[in-house]
Amino acid sequence: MMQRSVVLVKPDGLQRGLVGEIIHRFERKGMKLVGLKMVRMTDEVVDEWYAHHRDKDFFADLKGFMQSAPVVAMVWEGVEAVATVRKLCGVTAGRQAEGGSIRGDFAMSTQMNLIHAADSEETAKKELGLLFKDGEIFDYDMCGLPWMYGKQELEKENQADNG
Ligand code: 3AN
Repeated sequence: MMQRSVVLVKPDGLQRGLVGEIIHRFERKGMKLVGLKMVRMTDEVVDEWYAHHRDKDFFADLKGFMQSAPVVAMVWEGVEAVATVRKLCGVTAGRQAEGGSIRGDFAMSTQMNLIHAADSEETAKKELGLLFKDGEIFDYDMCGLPWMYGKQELEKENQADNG
C-alpha cells in the first residue's frame, strides 16, 4: 500500500474560502484522495492531536482556534506522501514559507497557517485513527496512476507490500 498522509484545512482556511484551492493543489500534484470529511474537533481529539504542544504557552490559543469552526480532514495517498504533502504546505511560519507552497502563497501567520499535515508516517497513522472510521477510507483504482509514476516506482511499492 502506498503511504498515506493526513491533512486538515484548519478553521482559517475554511473561513477564507481556501478549501477548494488547497484540495486542488494536491490533486494537481498527482496525489490520490482516499478520505475526505468535515469535522468539529473535540477536546479529546485536539489534546491527542497536539499532545507534543500541550505544555507550550500557545496551546490554549491553538486549541481554541482549532475548535473555532469545523476543519476539513483529508487523507492523501502517494509514493512518499508524508514528505510530499509537507513540501506542498511549506514551513510552519507562514511568512517564512516559500512562494509556491500553500502557506507561502496564502499565509502571513504561524498560528493561522491554514493547513495541518502529518509530520511522519507514524503521526499520519495516529491521526487517521483519531478522525476516520473504518469505511471512511476508500480503496479504488486511480486511472491516471500509470501516468503519475514510472513502472519501477510502482513496482517498488508493490514489492514493499509483498516483502
Ligand atoms: P506544523 O503545523 O507545521 O506541523 P507544529 O506541529 O510545530 O507545525 O505546530 C502545530 C500548530 O501549532 C501550528 N500549525 C500552529 O497553528 C501552532 N503553532 C506552532 N507554533 C506556534 C507558535 N509559536 N505560536 C502560535 N502557534 C503556534
